[in-house]
Amino acid sequence: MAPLTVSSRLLFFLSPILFLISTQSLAQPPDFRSYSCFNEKGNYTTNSTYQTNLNTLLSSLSSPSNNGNGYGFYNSSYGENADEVHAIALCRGDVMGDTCRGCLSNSTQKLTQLCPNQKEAFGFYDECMLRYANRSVYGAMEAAPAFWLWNPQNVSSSDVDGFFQELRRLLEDLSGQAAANGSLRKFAVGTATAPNFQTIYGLAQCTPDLAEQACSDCLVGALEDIPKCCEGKQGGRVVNPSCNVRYEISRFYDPTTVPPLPSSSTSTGGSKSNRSRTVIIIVVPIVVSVALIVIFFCICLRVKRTEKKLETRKLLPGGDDTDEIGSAESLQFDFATIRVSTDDFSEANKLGQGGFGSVYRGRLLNGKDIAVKRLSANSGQGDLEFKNEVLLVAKLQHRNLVRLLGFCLEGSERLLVYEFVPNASLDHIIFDPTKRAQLDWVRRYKIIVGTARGLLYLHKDSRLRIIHRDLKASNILIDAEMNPKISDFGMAKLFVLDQTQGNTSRIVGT
Ligand SMILES: *[C@@H]1O[C@H](CO)[C@@H](O)[C@H](O)[C@H]1NC(C)=O
Ligand SMILES: *[C@@H]1O[C@H](CO)[C@@H](O)[C@H](O)[C@H]1NC(C)=O
Ligand SMILES: *[C@@H]1O[C@H](CO)[C@@H](O)[C@H](O)[C@H]1NC(C)=O
Ligand SMILES: *[C@@H]1O[C@H](CO)[C@@H](O)[C@H](O)[C@H]1NC(C)=O
Ligand SMILES: *[C@@H]1O[C@H](CO)[C@@H](O)[C@H](O)[C@H]1NC(C)=O
Ligand SMILES: *[C@@H]1O[C@H](CO)[C@@H](O)[C@H](O)[C@H]1NC(C)=O
Ligand SMILES: CC(=O)N[C@H]1CO[C@H](CO)[C@@H](O)[C@@H]1O
Repeated sequence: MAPLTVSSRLLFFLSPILFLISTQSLAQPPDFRSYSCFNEKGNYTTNSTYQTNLNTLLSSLSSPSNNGNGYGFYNSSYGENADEVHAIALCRGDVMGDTCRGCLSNSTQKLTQLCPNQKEAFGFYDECMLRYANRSVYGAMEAAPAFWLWNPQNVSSSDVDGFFQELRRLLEDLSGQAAANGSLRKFAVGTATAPNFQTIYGLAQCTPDLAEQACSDCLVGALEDIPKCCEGKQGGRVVNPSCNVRYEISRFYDPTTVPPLPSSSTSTGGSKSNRSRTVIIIVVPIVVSVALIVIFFCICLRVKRTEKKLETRKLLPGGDDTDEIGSAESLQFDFATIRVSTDDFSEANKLGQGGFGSVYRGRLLNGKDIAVKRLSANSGQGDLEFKNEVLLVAKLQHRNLVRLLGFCLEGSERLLVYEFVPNASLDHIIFDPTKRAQLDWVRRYKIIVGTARGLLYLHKDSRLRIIHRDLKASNILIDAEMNPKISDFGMAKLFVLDQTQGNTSRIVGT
């Protein structure tokens, strides 16, 4: 079973080097999806103490008596000083018991075979992944190397944008759930319905040793890769040592999570790729391995074609601005849909009245709760500012920011559709004598830190540099877990990267 064909191209992007390498040229075992040997991290000699320790550790990892944390996560170390070996193994959250152990056992064999004498290695199957090293890897978020895999079939719908819009929402939801879920599992699966009524199945998982924030950061990074790896494809995933996300249009996991699941491997991603090809992109930071030389000759044949493709890609959007407006257009909601979801903007669904108009609660057909800001015609916010808010907010994803799901423009109606945040805004809590009592110092501290994190993200960590300019208690929404989320970037001023001073021409603020 080697359904994978050769297709090698070399792409040079900003700094990382992307290899598109056929799985055949790597001579992988049939079901080992991919691996990395970290040549530069050092070698051990045959029959050394390190090797003995490694073998002992790996056989204990997959031994029937080892149950890990009970949720398919294994963490152990063996040996002393320079010969200490550390390993982490993780099964997909729905894979348990013997299937999980079998997968780990296969991984331990394959990885030592494929990376002979390498001190550090990482590899994964559909159902599990394994990682070992001579340094402690427990609790460290490591998002590199990242592996991109996709189903070569295109989305079979005229509304590809709609498909990916739904997909993005689904994977963001799942990432939030996976990061927040207790300490043991860090796993979430779910479905969404694409505009052509196709079901999209999604998955997000972190190694459970990660703290919530680290897991969230890792998944946000992986999500950002999805449009790059899997544009237009009906299945894809991004896998790195600390987390992974995946989507398919056929079910690839067992939703009941009941062990064991003998049939899961047949339905796993293979249904389409068995027939055809799976191509794997490996992002290698600055690894120039021996393989490069071998591959390079094959690449030469194809480089020309690749360059042409890159050029057309660059030319297509016509320039940064049109590209951004294009992506805003893809967030557009149908006015009728929103009107139905808010029960024709009924008084009962009204959440409040802000400077720019009223906010309503709504529920989409798929059961998702939303908050709709209906801008009053005389709000003073022009078309430009409206688009500005859409473009800015849609690009920003952080757990301490209210997420903009989309917008709606119809006639004089202008609506912004946000995720629904259950506990209303901070001023409702602070200035209400009874609710204020809920705000003990632990919660206050959490709100302060969360707000600061959101601001830090806006100021420094996001791709854009944003100054809120109207931050006040009524702009800080509180979710069910009392996490703060900053809202209302209408006043935000966009800074070009590396620009530290902006000429803010209007005086605004609180
Ligand atoms: C791991 O091995 C490499 C190469 O032998 C060595 O440079 C590094 O210090 C080792 N790391 C630890 C934590 O022992
Ligand atoms: C480890 O061995 C591999 C080949 O087995 C070699 O390519 C690599 O350079 C070696 N790494 C170090 C740090 O010696
Ligand atoms: C490693 O040990 C085995 C068995 O003890 C022996 O057969 C083999 O020759 C040794 N290999 C090296 C490289 O020392
Ligand atoms: C995981 O391994 C590390 C390193 O050995 C150890 O410090 C930590 O306590 C372990 N954690 C769990 C949950 O087993
Ligand atoms: C482990 O590998 C064997 C053959 O090498 C295969 O039959 C078996 O299905 C694999 N198990 C898992 C869980 O991948
Ligand atoms: C998918 O779409 C791209 C461009 O739209 C096209 O080049 C490619 O051949 C399509 N692939 C399949 C398998 O249909
Ligand atoms: C996939 C999974 O286990 N998700 C759970 C995360 O935790 C929330 C609440 O604790 C559950 O509702 C989800 O089912």
